[in-house]
Amino acid sequence: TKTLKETLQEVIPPKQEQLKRLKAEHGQTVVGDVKVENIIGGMRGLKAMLWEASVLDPNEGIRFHGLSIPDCQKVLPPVPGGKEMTAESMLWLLLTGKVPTPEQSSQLSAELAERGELPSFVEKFLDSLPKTLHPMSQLSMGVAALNHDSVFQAAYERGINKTDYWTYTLEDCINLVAKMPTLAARIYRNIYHPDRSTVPIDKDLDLVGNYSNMLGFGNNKNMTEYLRLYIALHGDHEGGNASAHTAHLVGSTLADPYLAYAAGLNALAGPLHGLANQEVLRWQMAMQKEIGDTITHDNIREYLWKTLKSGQVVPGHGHGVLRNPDPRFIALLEFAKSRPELQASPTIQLVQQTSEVAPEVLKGHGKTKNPYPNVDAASGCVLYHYGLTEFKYYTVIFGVSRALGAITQLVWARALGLPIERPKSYSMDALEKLIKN
Ligand code: AMX
Repeated sequence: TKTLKETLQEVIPPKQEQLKRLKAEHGQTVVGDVKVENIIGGMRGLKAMLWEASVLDPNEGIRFHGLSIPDCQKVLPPVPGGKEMTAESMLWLLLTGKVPTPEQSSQLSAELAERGELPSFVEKFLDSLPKTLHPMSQLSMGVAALNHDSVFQAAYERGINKTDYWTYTLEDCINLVAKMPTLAARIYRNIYHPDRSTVPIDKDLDLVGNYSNMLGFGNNKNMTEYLRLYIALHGDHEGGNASAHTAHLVGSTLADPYLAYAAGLNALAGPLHGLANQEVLRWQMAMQKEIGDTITHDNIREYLWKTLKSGQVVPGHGHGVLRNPDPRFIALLEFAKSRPELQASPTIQLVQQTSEVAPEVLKGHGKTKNPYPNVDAASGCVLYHYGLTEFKYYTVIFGVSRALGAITQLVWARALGLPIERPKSYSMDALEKLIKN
């Protein structure tokens, strides 16, 4: 069986040819226009980026190399005895466009387990941070510090041929994906369970099996399976979202994958983006406190209006691109529906009921272009039920996952020789001049 690198060596040349062809034959072809509203509206809708791993359709949601979420659930291998796709199989798909065999997926697990340990200076650095520092800040600082051992940076300093950039980027990428759970679990332990000893990497487990183990949930098979699904699903959401785009932009300067992804994580830490999954649960808890035990559609509706009238957003609803319920939300809710203990959970029932009422309220409010739930509406409640109740930590799990897409695309950016990003900006006066001309 072929390794990940061998598979890439096979798939990269035809893609390089495709790019050459596109440039030569269609370099001047117009595929859209730029309106003033795009320039002042956060570039919404502008077709302006190349991203191979996934494409987001506003109505049907994400496809990873053409595969929808239900397709991935069918074809991507789980761990032996498990049901949910693994992070490794999603990583393989995102990086190569191919579905790995169970053997390839478990070989990758072994390789990641081999590379998962943190340098001791990073451990000491993390241990010295105050518990009050947000876990996302700690994660991004830890990832940036790992650039100490970047093989891309070291090779660049030595002097390497451009055509070899991707191989060094791949090394960094695999090392970083391997270390994300160790880093993230140490932050969890330091902040919330300093009395516990750290759990070593088990070389026989997959990436998420180890992560779950290190977080203290190794004995809860359902939680570990949920984390596998969660991490595979959050892996990529095309290139324009704030975290992926930031990593891509920083990576385009040839900053190494550690620096690029640390920047991406800082974008993920914003409440309109990844931090929404922390916000959803905080908001749900406040609602539950106010409503009390008898939860009805009517009192949820009333609370939703109260949130909107106070000028706040309803977290977990709306999207920059999607115009239908997020299939990631549906997949996570399906998981909750398939387990009797989750069905009985009041937190999960509240999330489900809110997602039934919120679209109609948001439509009545009349502002958001997408009144439906996004992935963050559901992701936290299952974690909460299984005992991961520290919701300030939730975006860290998202960050462990998003590495699968954001970092692996750096390999493609280097393989395709994509240039440094440099869009053109205008002042309002310059824009008005442009309009007059
Ligand atoms: N609640 C209340 N108002 C909302 C809303 C929501 N959930 N979603 C959008 N709106 C408002 C916007 O704030 C905007 O108001 P304005 O005209 O006064 O500025 C108006 O509706 C139009 O916005 P839009 O074009 O529909 O959305 P957008 O592309 O500008 O923003 C998003 C997208 C996700 C930031 C927005 O829907 C939002 O704030 N949602 C709540 C936070 C959230 O769940 N974020 C997670 C998204 C998924 C992810 O990245 N993980």
